[in-house]
Amino acid sequence: MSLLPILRFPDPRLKIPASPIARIDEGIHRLARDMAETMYEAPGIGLAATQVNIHKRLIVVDVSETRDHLLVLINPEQVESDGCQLCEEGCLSVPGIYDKIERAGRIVVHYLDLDGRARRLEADGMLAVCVQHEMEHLEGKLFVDHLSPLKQKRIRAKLLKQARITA
Ligand code: K2U
Ligand code: ZN
Repeated sequence: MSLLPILRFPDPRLKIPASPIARIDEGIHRLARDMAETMYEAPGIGLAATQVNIHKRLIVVDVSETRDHLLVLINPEQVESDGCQLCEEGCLSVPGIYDKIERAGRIVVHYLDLDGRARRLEADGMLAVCVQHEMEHLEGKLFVDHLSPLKQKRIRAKLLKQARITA
């Protein structure tokens, strides 16, 4: 297994829409393993393939306290949503930035697991927030895109300055 480099805002590759996975082969299994290892090490509660510059519809999520309830969702499609919730979010691609984002309170997602089986996930609370956050990555969208243009301008300036300092 290996740790994968995570793209950082405002890298334009984070805006590339991901393509559906046609065949769940050993390469996809390896990618899921490496993404999970990268997520746990960050540490994070989710990671989308887009963030590691692989533009395929694959996300990994683990919101458990014990860090041992890994979910791998291939070609996820949200089929139901209701309610709303406001939650402070962060992102491994936007380090050091946190803000409150409004999202659906409950969602139902259809996806394929690593064995190619069709699965149905019903989620609420933090799991619903995280899955919506990761699925937006697959559309080339970041949580900061929900913020005001002024906030986005300030975040861009801050992270570009950080990148120059650490370069
Ligand atoms: O996409 C990512 O970078 C993963 C985020 C997932 C996340 C989704 C929704 C709300 C918060 C985070 C990372 O896990 S960011 C690190 C983190 C971990 C726990 C709580 C908040 C932020
Ligand atoms: Zn993110």
